This record gives sequence, structure tokens and C-alpha cells, in this order.
Amino acid sequence: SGEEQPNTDLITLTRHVLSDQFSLGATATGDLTLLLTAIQTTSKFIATNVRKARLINLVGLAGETNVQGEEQKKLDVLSNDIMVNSLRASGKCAVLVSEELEEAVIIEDKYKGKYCVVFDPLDGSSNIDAGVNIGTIFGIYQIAPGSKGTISDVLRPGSQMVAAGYTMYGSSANLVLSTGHGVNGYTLDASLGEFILTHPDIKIPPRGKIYSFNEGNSMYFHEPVIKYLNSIKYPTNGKPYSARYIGSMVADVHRTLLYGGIFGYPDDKKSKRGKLRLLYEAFPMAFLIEQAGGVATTGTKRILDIVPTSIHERCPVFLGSREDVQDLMKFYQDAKA
Ligand code: P6P
Repeated sequence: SGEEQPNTDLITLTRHVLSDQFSLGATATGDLTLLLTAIQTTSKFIATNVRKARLINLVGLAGETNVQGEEQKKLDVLSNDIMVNSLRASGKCAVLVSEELEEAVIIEDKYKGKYCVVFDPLDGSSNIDAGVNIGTIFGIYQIAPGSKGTISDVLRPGSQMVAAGYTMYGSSANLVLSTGHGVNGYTLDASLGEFILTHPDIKIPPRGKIYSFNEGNSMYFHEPVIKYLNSIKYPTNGKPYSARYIGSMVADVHRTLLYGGIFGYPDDKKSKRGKLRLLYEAFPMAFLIEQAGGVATTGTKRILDIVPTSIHERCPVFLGSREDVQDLMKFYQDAKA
């Protein structure tokens, strides 16, 4: 029959991670694989509710405000709750940090495991009502040797993460993940409830033709950023870059990862430390971008080398194609000289 034969050798996320972990030899216990299964469950739950949001009136405010002082939308609350409950129930976590919770969650001994998960359960939430792609961002540390699982286990450089990823909720649910051996993309097959490998071994192009900044902040930008943007908008040779800005970090980073170019949320005269959060936005995205062959910097320092001092601190972010980000960094070096 002309019908397409179903694929009977499905590479699900779990199978793919298991094969990756087994290639590590006996060191892998399966704990990370089980933790990632819990994360997959939360992404499926959130995907379903984001999709239904319009129908069952989940959009709009939940009447509360979160630690960021932003009005909390019902989907935010739901997404945070499913993540905290699933991660606790997995028995693989010791510490949780959520964008929605002022304090870190220290898991009680009964359910305590050896991983710490830092996450933004629904980033870009200001775009929910407009139907713009939004996403979940997560980073995973193993607790430090000998530690019982305390806040100090998450106040560590992003370079010490063992895995990071995001799930983007759009026309389909795309989960992009690295466990330290490259980056892979998986697409949710809702009929199976499985994330299937669709983007093996993602590599970011060494240079792109797109820049992604909120130029509405231009009057606040510092000199190096202004000079860099002018260099790609009014190039002395070659064509200007194209501007693409969605205003949802997961969507802007996903496009940058696949197409190349540069995404930036600089510190400026209005946002002294930038806007994006270090632990559960900048670190996971920097981890992924570096694993895909790109660069992620504050302008002057590698993001993954930063040592956090508090769980909700912000940091400037420039990330993307190696050559584009290096061009940006030159303007900071010139400013220092
Ligand atoms: P601005 C969304 O609220 C968010 O946290 C990120 O997802 C996004 O990259 C950024 O803020 C957008 O900020 O100031 O450009 O609206």
C-alpha cells in the first residue's frame, strides 16, 4: 500500500539517553535517565495545558505575584507545581530552584537523591496570551561529593552542570537536551506520549546572519553593544544582518541554535545586571550553546565560569555562533584597552 510504514525502530529520548549513559560504562546508575523521565513527564503535562489554555481559560492572571513581582499567570503556577511534585517524587533530587519560588526547595531525606535541578517552569510567560512560543528551561547539577544537598550545591559555576535543556511549546513540543556529550533535539509524538529523536547532534553554524536583541532598549545600551550592532547594521563590506526578536528566550535561543547568529540581552543603564537569570536561564542555555560549538559570554567573561552568589541573580547574556559572539567581544576588549 502507498501508506508510509510506521517506524519500528523508534529512538525515544529515554532510549537515546540510556544508550548515551551506557556508553559511559559502569559509572552510570540510571539515576539521571530516571530524572530525565520525570522531566519529560512535566514537559508533556505543560505542553498539554499550554495547548488547552485557550479552551479552558487557563490564560489570564492567577491573582498572585511571584518573587519577581510579576503577575503570575495560571499556567506559570501549574507548571511550577507539576515540576516540583514530579521532581520530588522521582526520588532523584536533593535541591530544587524555581524561578517561581523565592527560596530553594531542599527535598526531605525520604525522597532525597543526588541531583539538583534549577528551572524556569514557563519562561516567556508574558507571551502566553498572544500564543507566542514559550518554554521550560532546566539545568542539572550532581550534589558535590560528600554534600547532603544544600543551597551550596547550586551556587556553583554552570560548567559543573551535568545536563541542561529546554522544552519549547509551539506547533509541537520540542525538547532540546545535552548530557555533556553534544546536543540532541526530540519532538513529542503526542499519540505515543514519547519524545522522539528528530534533531541528532545539533551543531550551531560558526557564523550566522541574524541578530536578536530588544532594540527597544537601545537608548540604555552601553557603548560596546551600540558599536557592535552598528557594525552589523551598517557593515563596511557585505550585507547587513537580519533582525529577529521574539521576546521569548527559549524561542530566540532555539532559532539561534538551529540557524546561527547572535542573541543578546545585555546589561544596560536601565538593567544594571541585565534581565535574564543566571542559574536557570543563562547557565542552561550557555551549556547547550557551548555543547553545540557556540560561545556564551557576559561580554567580558564566559557565562559558565560565573560563580553564583544568590539563586535569582541576573547576568548579561550574549550567545550564539562562535564568530558572531567573538565579533561582539572584540568591542568589549577595545573598550577596556
Ligand atoms: P524583553 C521573557 O519574559 C523573558 O524572561 C525571556 O524569555 C525573554 O528573552 C526576555 O524576558 C524578553 O525581555 O525586555 O525584551 O521583553
